[in-house]
Amino acid sequence: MTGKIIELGYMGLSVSDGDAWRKFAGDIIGMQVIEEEEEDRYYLRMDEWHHRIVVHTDGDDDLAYLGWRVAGQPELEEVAVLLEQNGVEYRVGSEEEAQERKVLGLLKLEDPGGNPTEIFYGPRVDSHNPFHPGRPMHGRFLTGNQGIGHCILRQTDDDAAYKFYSMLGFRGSVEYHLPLPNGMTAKPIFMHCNDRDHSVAFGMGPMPKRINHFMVEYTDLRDFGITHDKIRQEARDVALTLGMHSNDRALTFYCANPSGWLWEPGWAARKAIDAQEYYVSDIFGHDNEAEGYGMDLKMKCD
Ligand code: MBD
Ligand code: FE
Repeated sequence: MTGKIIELGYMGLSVSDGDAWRKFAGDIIGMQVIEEEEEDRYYLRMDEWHHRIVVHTDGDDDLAYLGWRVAGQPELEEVAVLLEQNGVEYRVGSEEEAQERKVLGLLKLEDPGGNPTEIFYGPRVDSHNPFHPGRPMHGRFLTGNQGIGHCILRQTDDDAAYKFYSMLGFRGSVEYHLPLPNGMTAKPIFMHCNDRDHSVAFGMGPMPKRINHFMVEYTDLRDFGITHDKIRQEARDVALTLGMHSNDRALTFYCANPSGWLWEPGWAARKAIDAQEYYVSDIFGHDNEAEGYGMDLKMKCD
């Protein structure tokens, strides 16, 4: 039985340089930027949803919140019961809070790492307004029943985080054993709630921000390649070069976004597998380049 959460539906980002983010997310990544005459925020579209990302221009340069979707009101109530049974504090979002997120209903809570977490149902889908990418694209962003992508979050207690996301129905566990410079072994945990190989991961050690990176996937290799060209032309920091992960088999690279954390454009990930495996190396590439983004571990064995 899979859980109640069906996708990573939306994300809120707090940024200090709204214009730099417009250029990054729109011109380089290809998201549609929409403004709604609100001074403190604008929106990024990736498909027919009203938005997938809210950019709050209040200056924290970190993740503001994650929005996990359930199918409907009964499922939201079931999740509320589950949270109560497991002693997790939450509150039911008010009508205004639901309107602010453009959803029909939501719960607000924190994950064990203190990451603001929202569980919602009923997103506003603007099917009357076709998705229009911020730059010409051959294909689309891969969303649908796989959600918007995946993120690596800060946790202080990986076991507690594993229990929390398992309680919500996510599956997964340690998927890599990677040697660290200090002689220890990193054992990051990857968890999925739908066909996307992982929607959330953690266990990369202490992090300065709530989020290390967000992965966004293109359906067409050409769009991935164009993004890579643009990042290289602008000489933006690349923390991990082009390469392929062993778990999701996606072709990806990691570049710095205007808030100083990482964006992982990707292409052609395989679907989540049911039975657990672990790896000691990526397949090729993903060499360390720019340092200081929390990805200085060796992803590939020699
Ligand atoms: C990923 O998406 C990732 O970010 C890491 C570090 C390892 C495997 C897949
Ligand atoms: Fe990733």
